[in-house]
Amino acid sequence: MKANSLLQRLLVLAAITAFSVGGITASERPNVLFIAVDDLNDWIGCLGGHPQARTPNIDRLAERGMLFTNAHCQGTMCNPSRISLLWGRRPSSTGFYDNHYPVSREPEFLESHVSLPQHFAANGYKTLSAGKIFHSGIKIGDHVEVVGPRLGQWLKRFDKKVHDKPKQWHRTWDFGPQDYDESEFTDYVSAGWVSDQLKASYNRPFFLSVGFYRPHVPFFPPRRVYDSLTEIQLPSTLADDWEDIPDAARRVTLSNPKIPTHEWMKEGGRWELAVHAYLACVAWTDEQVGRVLDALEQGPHADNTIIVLFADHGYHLGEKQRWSKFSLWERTTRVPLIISTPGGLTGSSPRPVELLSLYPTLIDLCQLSPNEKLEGISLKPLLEDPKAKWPHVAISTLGQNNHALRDERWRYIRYADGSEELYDHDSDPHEWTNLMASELSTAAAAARRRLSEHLPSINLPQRH
Ligand SMILES: [Ca+2]
Ligand SMILES: [Ca+2]
Repeated sequence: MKANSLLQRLLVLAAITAFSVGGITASERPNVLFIAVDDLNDWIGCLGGHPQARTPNIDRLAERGMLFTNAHCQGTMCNPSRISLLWGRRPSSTGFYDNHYPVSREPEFLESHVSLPQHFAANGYKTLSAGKIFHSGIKIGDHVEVVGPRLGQWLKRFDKKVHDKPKQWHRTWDFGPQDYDESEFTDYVSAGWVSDQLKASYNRPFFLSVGFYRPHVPFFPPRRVYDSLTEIQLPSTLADDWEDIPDAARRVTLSNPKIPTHEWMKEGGRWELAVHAYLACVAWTDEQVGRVLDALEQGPHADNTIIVLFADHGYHLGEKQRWSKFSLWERTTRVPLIISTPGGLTGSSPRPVELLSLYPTLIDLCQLSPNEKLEGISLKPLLEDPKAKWPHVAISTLGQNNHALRDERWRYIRYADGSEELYDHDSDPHEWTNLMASELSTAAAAARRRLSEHLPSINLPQRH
């Protein structure tokens, strides 16, 4: 038999491996509930990023699973981060570095690489998805069998505009409470659909993914949630923070003219309003996560479902005098990551880990056939021992040959022009002091040397 299509080839492979990997068959494998939250930084209770973060549901998931406290994205904005984690390759290995170039423009890439849900389908899973999992441009039906509510239909009828802003800024840049019915919010609809799927029975295991859109801009929470937070605290900043960073850092960080300047955000109380609205969006999304977790716990799949929750990248709300993502600093790269396995260990791991690991970890946990193209490392050893020896670092990339490398203590950044930053998180959690601007201590010099050995050897140009 000659199998021509990618999917056919995978199905043949799946049929062979189903009986060769520990004797496990498709029907015995665990289900997966895969939850993505868009633009969520560490402002959740269990990561302690903001004292007013209100996320009881994400926190209860962390209590029943493994919380990775030092997890990082590979692409430093939506599109490259999601391509990286959904196809298991670094931005530097694919050439997908920014939001302007969708993966759908590369049919050859799509034909020769298997997305995470496609891989589950090829291993006998029913695949379902709601909300924003893939970034724009993709035909979702090529990747999942059952397509639920999606983002596009809500983006068109934008909520009520609150602020006037310079014309060149992105249309989504706005923030403030909204008064329309909560049941019409996109994430409410997604959570309801997902909850219904979790109550149903299936004749095979499922891979159910849901992508919550908030706290992505516009920060438009329901007024009820917004009004429940008061006396908002702003994040800490340092006035002359940028004096010790290289020009390359300024260029890379300011390369997106569609996001507001910190100067504009500081005028007229906008900073406080935006932080208030972001915190409310986080609390609102947490309520939707809670509805989904309740549905799982009360349904037929409570005891045999792996739950993964992550954000595609972090977010600046004034920290380091800037806003949004698009940087190689901690505020952009660090993400919440929780993996809960049936009967698995609970706790937290301080090891530096990557979203790139999600794909190989799920292959490992569900005993799927391998995918030789993946570049990430399975996190299973850390799910079994969160303090296990871990020689790996987390790498984040912003444009060709600009990388940040993170271990448990240090962040080292190398730009394409050779300029560098180095931060010691033991003494400088806000990354205010670039150690490269003065003479390095012995420990700092050793960290720089050690981390630079992990710089990716492949650095493909940006696709266009
Ligand atoms: Ca995002
Ligand atoms: Ca500084």
